[in-house]
Amino acid sequence: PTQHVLLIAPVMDALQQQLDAHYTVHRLYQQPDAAAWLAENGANVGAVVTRGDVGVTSAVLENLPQVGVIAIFGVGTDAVDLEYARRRHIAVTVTAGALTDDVADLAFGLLLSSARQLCLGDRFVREGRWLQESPALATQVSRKRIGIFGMGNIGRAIARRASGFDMDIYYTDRQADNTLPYHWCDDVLSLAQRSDFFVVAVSGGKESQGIVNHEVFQALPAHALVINIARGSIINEPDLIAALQNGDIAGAGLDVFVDEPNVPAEFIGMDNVVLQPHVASATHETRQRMSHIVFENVQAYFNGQPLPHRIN
Ligand code: 8YV
Repeated sequence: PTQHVLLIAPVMDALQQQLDAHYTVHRLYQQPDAAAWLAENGANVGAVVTRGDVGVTSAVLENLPQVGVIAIFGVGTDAVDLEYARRRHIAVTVTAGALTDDVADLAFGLLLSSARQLCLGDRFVREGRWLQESPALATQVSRKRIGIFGMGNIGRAIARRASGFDMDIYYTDRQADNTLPYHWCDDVLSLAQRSDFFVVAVSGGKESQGIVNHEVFQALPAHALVINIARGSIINEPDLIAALQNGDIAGAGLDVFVDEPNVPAEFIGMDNVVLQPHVASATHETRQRMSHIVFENVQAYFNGQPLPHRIN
């Protein structure tokens, strides 16, 4: 295969430099007319590198007749047409395992920040209000009930952290895993009924799109907090905004949104929502690990070796 790499979206500088040092790298996101560039140059591309939150469409892949691998800088595959890639025998690789701990850590960071109102407390001190007022009481986390929607690697890592807080752990997913020491719930509604904290950790994609909706928010107790470190598409955002405005739930901690980086103005105006800019995997250590894995897969492809992190 030719040694041309197509970069769909910016990734860490170190990874870009490493790719530039070994291959001819084309940056689609820098092309004023991506469609024209693809039509003229797509035939040279052997490997595509993209991000989990950006993906690559079949419309792009159709212009890449000899592409053999899509290396995702992330674990989310919802923005890649996997069925099309399968039909074209295009390998898809992810950075599995590299970001599990960071994403689970941020889930707990959002849970604690929401429950214990850390952002409000920080602002309270900085604004000098402590000089005149007493801080408000918040919500206890330890020994409460956590409902984890999606018990994959990240969901399990979140559950392990919940154990450290002596929490009652409930979960739902496609199927129960009887080896887990946690309470199984048959579906997302029964999980919501048993959750003081409801954490969205399921994969994004058609199957989970908008599944956390008005019905789920009605099933949650009014004191519940909703945490999302998965994909914005899994939550029906207008329903979440209404649930927060109506007091159907007490608050939310969100790292992902439907139309990133555009965050609904309603969230921006709410004191009971903690907002983060899709940074769950964004630590020096994890991004270096992710970069190494992506390069390893691209290099294996061009060297005709088995791809260490192939998922299809
Ligand atoms: C992104 C993520 O890849 O793993 C995923 O799918 O959502 C993130 O880690 C991140 O946006 C990388 O830039």
